Amino acid sequence: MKNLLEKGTKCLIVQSEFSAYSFWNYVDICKIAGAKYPAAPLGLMTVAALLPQQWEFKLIDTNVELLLNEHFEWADIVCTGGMLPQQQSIFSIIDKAHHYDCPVVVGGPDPSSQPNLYQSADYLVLGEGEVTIPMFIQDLRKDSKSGEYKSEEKADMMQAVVPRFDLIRFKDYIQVGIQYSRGCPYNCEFCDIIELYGRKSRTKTPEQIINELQTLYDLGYRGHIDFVDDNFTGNKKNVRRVLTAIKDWSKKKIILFIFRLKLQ
Ligand code: B12
Ligand code: SF4
Repeated sequence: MKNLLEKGTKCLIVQSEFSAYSFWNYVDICKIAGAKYPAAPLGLMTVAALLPQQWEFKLIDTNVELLLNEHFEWADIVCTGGMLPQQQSIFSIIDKAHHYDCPVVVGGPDPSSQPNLYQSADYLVLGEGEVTIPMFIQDLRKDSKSGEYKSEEKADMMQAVVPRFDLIRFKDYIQVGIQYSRGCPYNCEFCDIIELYGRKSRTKTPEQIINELQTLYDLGYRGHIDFVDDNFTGNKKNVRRVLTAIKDWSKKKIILFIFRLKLQ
Protein backbone atom coordinates (compact mmCIF):
# COMPACT_ATOMS: atom_id res chain seq x y z
CA MET A 1 0.00 0.00 0.00
CA LYS A 2 1.17 3.53 -0.85
CA ASN A 3 2.48 5.71 1.98
CA LEU A 4 -0.70 7.72 2.51
CA LEU A 5 1.04 10.63 4.20
CA GLU A 6 2.90 11.46 1.02
CA LYS A 7 2.07 14.69 -0.77
CA GLY A 8 -0.61 14.24 -3.44
CA THR A 9 -2.41 11.26 -1.90
CA LYS A 10 -5.73 11.04 -3.73
CA CYS A 11 -8.58 11.03 -1.23
CA LEU A 12 -12.06 10.19 -2.49
CA ILE A 13 -14.71 11.47 -0.08
CA VAL A 14 -18.13 9.96 -0.67
CA GLN A 15 -21.39 11.25 0.74
CA SER A 16 -23.52 8.12 1.00
CA GLU A 17 -27.06 8.06 -0.35
CA PHE A 18 -29.99 8.82 1.96
CA SER A 19 -32.84 6.33 2.01
CA ALA A 20 -35.23 7.11 -0.84
CA TYR A 21 -38.14 7.01 1.65
CA SER A 22 -36.90 9.87 3.80
CA PHE A 23 -39.32 12.75 4.29
CA TRP A 24 -36.25 15.02 4.43
CA ASN A 25 -35.36 14.45 0.76
CA TYR A 26 -37.94 17.14 -0.21
CA VAL A 27 -37.96 15.71 -3.73
CA ASP A 28 -40.66 18.02 -5.14
CA ILE A 29 -39.24 21.13 -3.50
CA CYS A 30 -35.85 20.31 -5.05
CA LYS A 31 -37.54 20.08 -8.46
CA ILE A 32 -39.18 23.50 -7.98
CA ALA A 33 -35.92 25.04 -6.75
CA GLY A 34 -33.86 23.43 -9.53
CA ALA A 35 -31.64 21.66 -7.00
CA LYS A 36 -30.71 17.98 -6.77
CA TYR A 37 -30.74 17.55 -2.98
CA PRO A 38 -31.70 19.78 -0.03
CA ALA A 39 -28.54 19.90 2.09
CA ALA A 40 -24.82 19.98 1.26
CA PRO A 41 -22.59 17.41 3.04
CA LEU A 42 -21.26 19.66 5.82
CA GLY A 43 -19.78 16.78 7.86
CA LEU A 44 -17.61 15.59 4.98
CA MET A 45 -16.56 19.11 3.95
CA THR A 46 -15.41 19.53 7.56
CA VAL A 47 -13.59 16.18 7.44
CA ALA A 48 -11.79 17.33 4.26
CA ALA A 49 -10.58 20.43 6.11
CA LEU A 50 -9.27 18.27 8.99
CA LEU A 51 -7.35 15.80 6.81
CA PRO A 52 -3.80 16.60 5.56
CA GLN A 53 -4.12 19.57 3.22
CA GLN A 54 -1.32 18.25 0.99
CA TRP A 55 -3.79 15.53 -0.10
CA GLU A 56 -5.85 15.93 -3.26
CA PHE A 57 -9.60 15.69 -2.62
CA LYS A 58 -12.58 14.71 -4.72
CA LEU A 59 -15.98 14.89 -3.00
CA ILE A 60 -18.73 12.86 -4.64
CA ASP A 61 -22.21 13.21 -3.18
CA THR A 62 -24.20 10.18 -4.34
CA ASN A 63 -27.42 12.10 -3.68
CA VAL A 64 -26.57 14.43 -6.55
CA GLU A 65 -24.32 12.47 -8.91
CA LEU A 66 -23.31 8.95 -9.85
CA LEU A 67 -20.38 7.33 -8.11
CA LEU A 68 -18.34 5.81 -10.94
CA ASN A 69 -15.72 3.06 -11.15
CA GLU A 70 -13.23 5.66 -12.35
CA HIS A 71 -13.57 7.52 -9.03
CA PHE A 72 -12.31 4.42 -7.20
CA GLU A 73 -9.59 3.85 -9.84
CA TRP A 74 -8.38 7.42 -9.14
CA ALA A 75 -8.36 7.06 -5.34
CA ASP A 76 -5.61 6.01 -2.92
CA ILE A 77 -8.01 6.16 0.04
CA VAL A 78 -11.79 6.45 0.45
CA CYS A 79 -13.57 8.31 3.26
CA THR A 80 -17.29 7.94 3.87
CA GLY A 81 -19.89 8.01 6.62
CA GLY A 82 -23.24 9.47 7.60
CA MET A 83 -26.37 8.99 9.64
CA LEU A 84 -28.68 6.03 10.14
CA PRO A 85 -30.72 6.51 6.90
CA GLN A 86 -27.43 6.29 4.94
CA GLN A 87 -26.32 2.97 6.46
CA GLN A 88 -27.01 0.64 3.50
CA SER A 89 -25.23 3.00 1.15
CA ILE A 90 -22.18 3.24 3.46
CA PHE A 91 -21.92 -0.58 3.48
CA SER A 92 -21.94 -0.73 -0.31
CA ILE A 93 -19.30 2.04 -0.60
CA ILE A 94 -17.01 0.07 1.77
CA ASP A 95 -17.44 -3.08 -0.37
CA LYS A 96 -16.86 -1.22 -3.61
CA ALA A 97 -13.69 0.48 -2.30
CA HIS A 98 -12.32 -2.88 -1.18
CA HIS A 99 -13.06 -4.28 -4.61
CA TYR A 100 -10.63 -1.62 -5.90
CA ASP A 101 -8.10 -2.35 -3.09
CA CYS A 102 -8.65 1.07 -1.52
CA PRO A 103 -8.46 1.42 2.25
CA VAL A 104 -11.68 2.86 3.68
CA VAL A 105 -12.10 5.35 6.52
CA VAL A 106 -15.55 5.53 8.06
CA GLY A 107 -16.95 8.09 10.52
CA GLY A 108 -20.01 10.19 11.34
CA PRO A 109 -23.09 9.76 13.52
CA ASP A 110 -24.17 6.20 12.62
CA PRO A 111 -20.73 4.53 12.73
CA SER A 112 -20.13 6.41 16.01
CA SER A 113 -23.43 5.10 17.46
CA GLN A 114 -23.00 1.50 16.31
CA PRO A 115 -19.35 0.85 15.38
CA ASN A 116 -19.92 -2.92 15.58
CA LEU A 117 -21.78 -2.71 12.24
CA TYR A 118 -18.84 -1.11 10.44
CA GLN A 119 -16.02 -3.50 11.31
CA SER A 120 -15.40 -4.15 7.59
CA ALA A 121 -13.98 -0.60 7.26
CA ASP A 122 -10.20 -0.34 7.64
CA TYR A 123 -10.23 2.74 9.85
CA LEU A 124 -13.15 3.65 12.13
CA VAL A 125 -12.84 7.29 13.16
CA LEU A 126 -15.58 7.80 15.73
CA GLY A 127 -17.16 10.82 17.41
CA GLU A 128 -16.04 14.36 16.71
CA GLY A 129 -13.53 14.39 13.85
CA GLU A 130 -11.70 17.40 15.32
CA VAL A 131 -10.54 15.06 18.12
CA THR A 132 -10.26 11.67 16.40
CA ILE A 133 -8.92 12.53 12.91
CA PRO A 134 -5.57 13.66 14.42
CA MET A 135 -5.43 10.26 16.22
CA PHE A 136 -5.99 8.52 12.87
CA ILE A 137 -3.28 10.61 11.14
CA GLN A 138 -0.89 9.87 13.99
CA ASP A 139 -1.51 6.16 13.45
CA LEU A 140 -0.91 6.50 9.69
CA ARG A 141 2.53 7.89 10.60
CA LYS A 142 3.20 4.53 12.27
CA ASP A 143 2.10 2.86 9.02
CA SER A 144 -0.96 1.24 10.66
CA LYS A 145 -3.18 -0.58 8.19
CA SER A 146 -6.31 -0.42 10.36
CA GLY A 147 -7.58 1.09 13.59
CA GLU A 148 -10.48 2.36 15.67
CA TYR A 149 -10.23 5.84 17.14
CA LYS A 150 -12.51 7.29 19.81
CA SER A 151 -12.21 9.73 22.69
CA GLU A 152 -14.21 11.05 25.63
CA GLU A 153 -12.81 14.49 24.87
CA LYS A 154 -15.13 17.03 23.24
CA ALA A 155 -13.92 19.29 20.43
CA ASP A 156 -13.01 22.88 21.23
CA MET A 157 -15.21 24.73 18.75
CA MET A 158 -12.99 27.82 19.05
CA GLN A 159 -10.31 25.79 17.25
CA ALA A 160 -12.72 24.54 14.55
CA VAL A 161 -11.60 24.69 10.93
CA VAL A 162 -13.52 26.29 8.04
CA PRO A 163 -15.19 23.46 6.06
CA ARG A 164 -13.89 22.90 2.51
CA PHE A 165 -16.94 24.54 0.88
CA ASP A 166 -14.92 24.69 -2.36
CA LEU A 167 -15.39 20.92 -2.88
CA ILE A 168 -19.10 21.12 -3.80
CA ARG A 169 -21.21 22.69 -6.55
CA PHE A 170 -23.58 25.10 -4.77
CA LYS A 171 -26.25 24.83 -7.47
CA ASP A 172 -26.84 21.17 -6.55
CA TYR A 173 -28.32 22.14 -3.16
CA ILE A 174 -31.14 24.19 -1.67
CA GLN A 175 -29.05 25.09 1.36
CA VAL A 176 -25.53 25.04 2.76
CA GLY A 177 -25.06 24.44 6.49
CA ILE A 178 -22.95 26.29 9.00
CA GLN A 179 -22.48 25.00 12.52
CA TYR A 180 -22.09 27.56 15.29
CA SER A 181 -22.25 25.31 18.35
CA ARG A 182 -22.46 21.74 19.59
CA GLY A 183 -24.13 20.46 22.76
CA CYS A 184 -27.12 21.64 24.75
CA PRO A 185 -27.64 22.66 28.39
CA TYR A 186 -31.13 21.10 28.56
CA ASN A 187 -32.09 17.51 29.13
CA CYS A 188 -35.26 16.60 27.22
CA GLU A 189 -35.98 12.96 27.97
CA PHE A 190 -36.52 11.91 24.34
CA CYS A 191 -33.28 13.46 23.05
CA ASP A 192 -29.80 11.92 22.80
CA ILE A 193 -27.92 15.13 21.98
CA ILE A 194 -26.46 15.52 25.45
CA GLU A 195 -25.17 11.93 25.32
CA LEU A 196 -23.39 12.67 22.04
CA TYR A 197 -22.31 16.28 22.41
CA GLY A 198 -22.54 17.04 26.13
CA ARG A 199 -24.49 19.53 28.27
CA LYS A 200 -22.20 22.46 27.63
CA SER A 201 -23.03 24.56 24.59
CA ARG A 202 -19.63 24.82 22.88
CA THR A 203 -19.69 27.80 20.55
CA LYS A 204 -17.45 29.21 17.84
CA THR A 205 -16.45 32.87 18.11
CA PRO A 206 -18.28 35.56 16.07
CA GLU A 207 -15.04 35.98 14.09
CA GLN A 208 -15.06 32.30 13.10
CA ILE A 209 -18.68 32.50 11.91
CA ILE A 210 -18.02 35.67 9.91
CA ASN A 211 -14.98 33.96 8.40
CA GLU A 212 -17.16 31.02 7.29
CA LEU A 213 -19.83 33.35 5.87
CA GLN A 214 -17.16 35.38 4.09
CA THR A 215 -15.59 32.20 2.67
CA LEU A 216 -18.97 31.19 1.23
CA TYR A 217 -19.46 34.73 -0.10
CA ASP A 218 -16.00 34.77 -1.71
CA LEU A 219 -16.74 31.42 -3.37
CA GLY A 220 -19.75 33.10 -4.99
CA TYR A 221 -22.48 31.60 -2.79
CA ARG A 222 -25.55 33.83 -2.33
CA GLY A 223 -28.15 31.25 -1.31
CA HIS A 224 -29.84 29.94 1.82
CA ILE A 225 -27.64 29.26 4.84
CA ASP A 226 -28.87 26.80 7.43
CA PHE A 227 -27.51 26.92 10.98
CA VAL A 228 -27.33 23.24 11.90
CA ASP A 229 -26.87 23.54 15.68
CA ASP A 230 -28.33 21.20 18.25
CA ASN A 231 -29.56 24.27 20.12
CA PHE A 232 -28.52 27.59 18.55
CA THR A 233 -29.53 29.59 21.66
CA GLY A 234 -27.94 27.16 24.14
CA ASN A 235 -25.47 29.86 25.25
CA LYS A 236 -27.57 33.04 25.37
CA LYS A 237 -24.71 35.44 26.07
CA ASN A 238 -22.60 34.21 23.14
CA VAL A 239 -25.52 33.96 20.72
CA ARG A 240 -26.26 37.70 21.17
CA ARG A 241 -22.67 38.48 20.18
CA VAL A 242 -22.74 36.27 17.12
CA LEU A 243 -26.13 37.60 15.94
CA THR A 244 -24.87 41.18 16.26
CA ALA A 245 -21.78 40.27 14.23
CA ILE A 246 -23.92 38.58 11.54
CA LYS A 247 -26.26 41.61 11.40
CA ASP A 248 -23.30 44.01 10.94
CA TRP A 249 -21.69 41.77 8.30
CA SER A 250 -24.99 41.41 6.38
CA LYS A 251 -25.60 45.19 6.48
CA LYS A 252 -22.19 45.82 4.91
CA LYS A 253 -22.96 43.29 2.19
CA ILE A 254 -26.35 44.91 1.47
CA ILE A 255 -24.78 48.38 1.30
CA LEU A 256 -22.13 47.00 -1.08
CA PHE A 257 -24.87 45.39 -3.17
CA ILE A 258 -26.88 48.65 -3.42
CA PHE A 259 -23.69 50.56 -4.27
CA ARG A 260 -22.92 48.09 -7.08
CA LEU A 261 -26.48 48.40 -8.41
CA LYS A 262 -26.14 52.20 -8.49
CA LEU A 263 -22.88 51.95 -10.40
CA GLN A 264 -24.46 49.73 -13.07
C1 B12 B 1 -28.79 19.58 10.88
C2 B12 B 1 -29.23 18.17 11.17
C3 B12 B 1 -30.24 17.65 10.36
C4 B12 B 1 -30.86 18.42 9.22
C5 B12 B 1 -29.94 18.43 8.00
C6 B12 B 1 -30.12 19.72 7.28
C7 B12 B 1 -28.84 20.34 6.87
N1 B12 B 1 -28.97 21.54 6.40
O1 B12 B 1 -27.75 19.78 6.95
C8 B12 B 1 -32.20 17.67 8.99
C9 B12 B 1 -33.28 18.39 9.76
C10 B12 B 1 -32.64 17.46 7.55
C11 B12 B 1 -31.90 16.34 9.68
C12 B12 B 1 -32.66 15.23 9.47
C13 B12 B 1 -32.43 14.01 10.07
N2 B12 B 1 -31.58 13.76 11.08
CO1 B12 B 1 -30.28 15.03 11.67
N3 B12 B 1 -29.03 16.23 12.52
C14 B12 B 1 -28.65 17.41 12.22
C15 B12 B 1 -27.58 17.89 13.22
C16 B12 B 1 -28.26 18.81 14.24
C17 B12 B 1 -26.38 18.60 12.61
C18 B12 B 1 -25.72 17.83 11.46
C19 B12 B 1 -24.49 18.57 11.02
O2 B12 B 1 -24.46 19.16 9.95
N4 B12 B 1 -23.45 18.57 11.87
C20 B12 B 1 -22.20 19.27 11.62
C21 B12 B 1 -21.16 18.32 11.05
C22 B12 B 1 -19.83 19.05 10.98
O3 B12 B 1 -21.06 17.23 11.94
P1 B12 B 1 -21.11 15.71 11.45
O4 B12 B 1 -21.83 15.56 10.18
O5 B12 B 1 -21.51 14.88 12.59
O6 B12 B 1 -19.55 15.40 11.10
C23 B12 B 1 -18.57 15.39 12.13
C24 B12 B 1 -18.33 13.97 12.70
O7 B12 B 1 -19.49 13.16 12.73
C25 B12 B 1 -17.23 13.42 11.88
N5 B12 B 1 -17.56 12.76 10.62
C26 B12 B 1 -18.68 12.81 9.86
N6 B12 B 1 -18.55 12.05 8.77
C27 B12 B 1 -17.32 11.51 8.80
C28 B12 B 1 -16.66 10.70 7.88
C29 B12 B 1 -15.33 10.34 8.16
C30 B12 B 1 -14.60 9.47 7.17
C31 B12 B 1 -14.69 10.80 9.33
C32 B12 B 1 -13.28 10.42 9.58
C33 B12 B 1 -15.37 11.58 10.26
C34 B12 B 1 -16.66 11.96 9.98
O8 B12 B 1 -16.44 14.56 11.58
C35 B12 B 1 -17.25 15.74 11.49
C36 B12 B 1 -16.53 16.86 12.27
O9 B12 B 1 -16.52 16.58 13.65
C37 B12 B 1 -27.14 16.54 13.86
C38 B12 B 1 -26.64 16.63 15.27
C39 B12 B 1 -25.22 17.15 15.29
N7 B12 B 1 -24.92 17.96 16.28
O10 B12 B 1 -24.37 16.82 14.46
C40 B12 B 1 -28.41 15.68 13.71
C41 B12 B 1 -28.26 14.19 13.52
C42 B12 B 1 -27.11 13.92 12.56
N8 B12 B 1 -29.55 13.75 12.84
C43 B12 B 1 -29.96 12.64 13.23
C44 B12 B 1 -31.12 12.00 12.71
C45 B12 B 1 -31.53 10.70 13.38
C46 B12 B 1 -31.84 12.55 11.64
C47 B12 B 1 -33.07 11.94 10.95
C48 B12 B 1 -32.95 10.43 10.65
C49 B12 B 1 -34.29 12.25 11.82
C50 B12 B 1 -35.59 11.56 11.37
N9 B12 B 1 -36.07 10.67 12.19
O11 B12 B 1 -36.07 11.82 10.30
C51 B12 B 1 -33.19 12.79 9.68
C52 B12 B 1 -32.56 12.11 8.43
C53 B12 B 1 -32.36 13.04 7.28
C54 B12 B 1 -32.51 12.41 5.92
N10 B12 B 1 -32.12 13.13 4.88
O12 B12 B 1 -32.97 11.32 5.76
C55 B12 B 1 -29.06 12.01 14.27
C56 B12 B 1 -28.22 10.87 13.68
C57 B12 B 1 -28.10 9.70 14.63
C58 B12 B 1 -27.49 8.50 13.95
N11 B12 B 1 -27.09 7.56 14.76
O13 B12 B 1 -27.38 8.39 12.76
C59 B12 B 1 -28.26 13.27 14.79
C60 B12 B 1 -26.84 12.97 15.30
C61 B12 B 1 -29.11 13.95 15.90
C62 B12 B 1 -29.40 13.09 17.10
N12 B12 B 1 -30.41 13.40 17.79
O14 B12 B 1 -28.79 12.15 17.47
N13 B12 B 1 -30.83 16.43 10.52
S1 SF4 C 1 -31.15 19.62 21.77
FE1 SF4 C 1 -33.30 20.31 21.89
S2 SF4 C 1 -34.48 18.44 22.30
FE2 SF4 C 1 -32.32 17.96 22.78
S3 SF4 C 1 -32.05 18.37 24.99
FE3 SF4 C 1 -31.53 20.27 23.88
S4 SF4 C 1 -33.44 21.49 23.82
FE4 SF4 C 1 -34.00 19.34 24.32
